[in-house]
Amino acid sequence: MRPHSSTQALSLSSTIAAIQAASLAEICTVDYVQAALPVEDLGLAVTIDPSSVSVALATNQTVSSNWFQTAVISYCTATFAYSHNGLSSDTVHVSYLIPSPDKFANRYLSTGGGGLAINSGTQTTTGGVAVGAVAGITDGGFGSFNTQFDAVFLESEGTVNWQATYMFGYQAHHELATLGKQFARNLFSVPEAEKVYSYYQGCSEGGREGWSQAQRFADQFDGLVTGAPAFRYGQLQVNHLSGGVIETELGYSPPPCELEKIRNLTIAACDGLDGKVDGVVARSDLCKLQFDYKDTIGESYYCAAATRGGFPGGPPGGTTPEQNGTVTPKGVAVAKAFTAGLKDSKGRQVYFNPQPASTFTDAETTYNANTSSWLAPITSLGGEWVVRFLQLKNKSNLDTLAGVTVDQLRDWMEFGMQKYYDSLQTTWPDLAPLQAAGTKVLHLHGEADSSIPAASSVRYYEAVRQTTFGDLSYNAGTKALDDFYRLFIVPGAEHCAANTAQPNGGWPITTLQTVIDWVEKGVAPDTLANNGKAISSICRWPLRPLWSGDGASSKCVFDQKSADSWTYKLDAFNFPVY
Ligand SMILES: *[C@@H]1O[C@H](CO)[C@@H](O)[C@H](O)[C@H]1NC(C)=O
Ligand SMILES: *[C@@H]1O[C@H](CO)[C@@H](O)[C@H](O)[C@H]1NC(C)=O
Ligand SMILES: *[C@@H]1O[C@H](CO)[C@@H](O)[C@H](O)[C@H]1NC(C)=O
Ligand SMILES: *[C@@H]1O[C@H](CO)[C@@H](O)[C@H](O)[C@H]1NC(C)=O
Ligand SMILES: *[C@@H]1O[C@H](CO)[C@@H](O)[C@H](O)[C@H]1NC(C)=O
Ligand SMILES: [Ca+2]
Repeated sequence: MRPHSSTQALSLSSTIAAIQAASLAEICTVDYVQAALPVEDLGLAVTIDPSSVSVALATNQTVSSNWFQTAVISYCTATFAYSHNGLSSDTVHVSYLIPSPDKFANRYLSTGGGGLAINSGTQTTTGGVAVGAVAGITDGGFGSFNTQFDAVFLESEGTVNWQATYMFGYQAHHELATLGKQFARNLFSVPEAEKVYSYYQGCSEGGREGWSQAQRFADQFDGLVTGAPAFRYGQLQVNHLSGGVIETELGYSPPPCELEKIRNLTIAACDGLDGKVDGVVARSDLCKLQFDYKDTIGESYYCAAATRGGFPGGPPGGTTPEQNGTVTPKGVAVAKAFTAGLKDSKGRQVYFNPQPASTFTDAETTYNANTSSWLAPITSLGGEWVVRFLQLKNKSNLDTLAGVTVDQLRDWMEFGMQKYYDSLQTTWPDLAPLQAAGTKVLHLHGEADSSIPAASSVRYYEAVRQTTFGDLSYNAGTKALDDFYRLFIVPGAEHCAANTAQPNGGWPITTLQTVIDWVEKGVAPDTLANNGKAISSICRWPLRPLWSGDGASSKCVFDQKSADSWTYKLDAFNFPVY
């Protein structure tokens, strides 16, 4: 640990002086943690309850995930509660993993959640411990670390719990990080003059939570890893209903095997467009420009009967019968309309969907064994957003898509965007303050993400470039962004993970270390490392990968037509959608 110097005047010098631990076991006591609580004036209107402190020691745990390399770590979990001054019944729990004193590297890490959860338990905090960080999660004040936002969103039907909404939107993470940074300092008696680096890591909803801080609190973190952010919330959540509405309007609900076959044939047809046949479509943009789904008509498909697990917010699990048939013109029409993205009754673009060669997750039908028929899906991420968060009913999904047109989806998007513009939308496009603060952002997105379209991240990046550097040329604006904000599209990858349909694509798992090196050593990543796989380069936008003629190496190139294919003019809206 860092030697405590009596010349360093800390506001809590009398208690801090008592904190002189040599081992993790000595830190991992209620007394020690109570003495290190971040009770300084940090500009938060909160009161910490010292009696709420609990601790737990974990030794020699082997941990692994998509977000860091497998490691054996020891840590103390310290949990405590605080309340917001002036609110009568309000308790927020935060939990921080603390590395052992000999491993602490003057780092703090906040981590985020997924879906409607504001945290992911220890899935990413353990990766923080592995790099010598105190690493935290919050329960948002929702009751427990396992309670999701939707469980507390309504005070009663018709009445929004705005406190919970703002906590989920950004406030809980502001408090988690503000308290966590000071807590780390106190735990290890780091003098004021010495830097404690602060980081953020999260994907999906966790990616949105990271941006919720970067857009509002420029110096909250020194570096952030934001994966596949669930931002542009008003549009994104409604858009999860696009598959079901498109199928309803076209009057055809394809068996899942038919869409899976179209996906497989698309992968096969587009694989080589990146210069190498390796099972990975590293240029879904060229696929979009060159491949026509109609080439799949008449191809036969077969899927054995199966019982599948559900996808959170996606199609429910269940048993599907054996499916045997050929790709139909109607199936191709569904695939085409889905990939083109929603268009309203006047033909105007409402939103966009995953890249070609992605799995058609949001279009995946469910089986009704009573009628032996396939039903258009009502994904719960989309359906719950509409009934609970827009219509304020205590329900978890829409009952039916009857009468739900694309124009209706458009109107729901506008309503939700406006209602939650300052809490959940999370696309504030001016990052000049972030640049001035010297913060670095490593933003990544799987090219074949079937839940949140990769084009969503491209849209935000371009909105930031045009807003923050609107007076600069395209090249100069991109170069200016490059100093502090880099977006990487991961070829073949799914939602925050590798893709079983394009397994050679992999997933870059060392992003936290990469952003640490950027912040602490000034080593900015040109490409991302990918777990040792010989795969297409993971290029930073707007560059795209291309294999050399002999297939020996992959480089990053710029191609205007490809770049243009990623951006959409959302002309169904009369206002900017960043
Ligand atoms: C943890 O691993 C270290 C190094 O292998 C070992 O010395 C120590 O005894 C282990 N601790 C426990 C509690 O197993
Ligand atoms: C909503 O319904 C759930 C489940 O029936 C119930 O536990 C909860 O108290 C209800 N919430 C409100 C605000 O009515
Ligand atoms: C699609 O390809 C996967 C291998 O990636 C295979 O397991 C699956 O059976 C194929 N699906 C169809 C419908 O052919
Ligand atoms: C699919 O159906 C066709 C026509 O009924 C049949 O000839 C074929 O054997 C079936 N294939 C499988 C794998 O069941
Ligand atoms: C099928 O029928 C059973 C028995 O009538 C019913 O409980 C179930 O809800 C029905 N399932 C569907 C998907 O309609
Ligand atoms: Ca390829």
